[in-house]
Amino acid sequence: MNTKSSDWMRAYANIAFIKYWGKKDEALLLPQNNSLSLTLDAFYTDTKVEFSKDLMADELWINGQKQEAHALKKVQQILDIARELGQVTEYAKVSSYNAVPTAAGLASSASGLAALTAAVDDALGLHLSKQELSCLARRGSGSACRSIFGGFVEWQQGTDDSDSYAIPIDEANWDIGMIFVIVHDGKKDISSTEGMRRAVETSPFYNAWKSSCEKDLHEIKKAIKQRNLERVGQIAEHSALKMHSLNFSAQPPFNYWSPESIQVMNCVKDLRKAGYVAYFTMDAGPNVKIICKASEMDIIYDKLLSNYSPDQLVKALPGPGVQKVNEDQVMIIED
Ligand code: 2P0
Repeated sequence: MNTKSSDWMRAYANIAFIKYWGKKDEALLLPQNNSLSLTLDAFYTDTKVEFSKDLMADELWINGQKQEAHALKKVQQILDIARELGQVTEYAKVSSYNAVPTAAGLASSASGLAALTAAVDDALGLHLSKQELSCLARRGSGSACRSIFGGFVEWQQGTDDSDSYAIPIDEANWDIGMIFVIVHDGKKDISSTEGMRRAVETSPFYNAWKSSCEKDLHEIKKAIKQRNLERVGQIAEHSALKMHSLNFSAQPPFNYWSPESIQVMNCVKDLRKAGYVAYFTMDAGPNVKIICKASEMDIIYDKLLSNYSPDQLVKALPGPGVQKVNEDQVMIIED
């Protein structure tokens, strides 16, 4: 047989509460600090892969559109390792659909590369453990190693290729939710990879950041165990602000904030004053995510509607780890 095909694999995006912001090994994607995230149900990628002797090059199709060769870099990092593990030489066709609300600008390399990792494992019959899947996903994009698992997940930085992987911490099946506030959907000027590099190399606060991550991680794990969302939110908000301070203090300085991001942060402070549990976090872009109670998500959403339109707001609950889905569950979205 000329073709080795996988089933459809689905992985969900994750948002970090303790941020990953810097690598100690750029080739192996080993991070400078442990990070901790929540996998969410609102955004996911479905991916299928076919290795075939009939292909003349690797191909990546996203939402029905064939991607340019330069967009394949992260995908090929995973395909090349998988080919070596499976002792095959065939090129691969990767087909992916991103379930991301229109114009959200939140297409995540984490869900995409975690789904791809599970798909190549299936196509080549590698039978990797979850831990090995997490290591392989990491080689595509650091944060992808966390999307192998559902709920709260810790990425343990490790010291080499085989011991830098994520582990599940808590199923998050308690009163926690997140609202995404989409203020901008454009492509960022500075990639995460470049932003991290500049922060590590030039921010005078980088060492302080690393030691504060260790404390934050310890504290947030304690708060998760106690199901103390207020404390979880405080630590997450502070971690995000510290990460962004590295960028403000880098040379040359840069940031991912827009005036609209600050407006959302002010809304979050108003929500707190009104007695709601609400904390913000931000990643390498201007959109803001609000950590809140699942039981208060609808009322907070309604309040946000006075400042934002429904297509700027997305509600999310904790999501599961990577899994197989039937073809009829795959949402075929053609760009
Ligand atoms: C995180 N971010 O912990 C941090 C916080 C963005 C801000 O991980 O270079 O796509 O491929 O490892 O994983 C986004 O960066 O970067 C990210 P690479 P990645 O979620």
